Amino acid sequence: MSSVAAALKRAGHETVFCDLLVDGESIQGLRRRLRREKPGLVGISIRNLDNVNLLNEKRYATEVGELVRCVHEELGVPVVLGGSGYSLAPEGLLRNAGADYGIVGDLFQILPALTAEIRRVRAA
Ligand code: B12
Repeated sequence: MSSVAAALKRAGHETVFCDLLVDGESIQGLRRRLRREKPGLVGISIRNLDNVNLLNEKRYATEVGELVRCVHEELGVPVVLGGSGYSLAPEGLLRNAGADYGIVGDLFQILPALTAEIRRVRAA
């Protein structure tokens, strides 16, 4: 998340973090942050697809979809998925989560161009 924020700052954007581990993995916490900060674009970093435990498997795709829905309901702004987990299975995650965009692999070149394009489309 820090490297994503640094790339955005270099491209002239303001960024705020919402770390769901720190905030107790609460979707209500995210909702409060969205209402307070009103971002124009939300990125979700997905590190793992699952808990890598065959005896008690838990996949995170459903939770990602809940986060995307929460952003769309609250603000209706575009949601971008990324991260090492996302890059392992991008097409299925993008479709199932209902996100607007996804970036596979390294972000440094692509995200500033994407945010500039979204800004241009929203202003038109
Ligand atoms: C380094 C690493 C570790 C290190 C982490 C050290 C640390 N202090 O962070 C160690 C060795 C501890 C580790 C442990 C584990 N790891 Co590991 N790890 C990696 C590895 C090789 C690189 C991750 C990384 O930090 N990359 C550097 C950062 C800068 O890159 P990044 O996070 O991907 O972010 C870039 C992009 O993804 C993008 N991006 C990121 N977020 C976002 C968000 C948006 C919106 C956008 C647009 C872009 C974007 O921008 C960034 C810059 O380009 C990945 C594989 C990989 N190649 O990604 C596996 C990986 C994440 N690990 C994996 C696993 C399974 C584990 C373990 C569970 C292994 C185990 N059985 O114990 C543990 C779990 C640890 C934990 N607490 O979760 C799997 C997850 C697979 C899955 N099924 O979900 C991966 C994907 C490897 C694999 N192919 O299997 N790991």
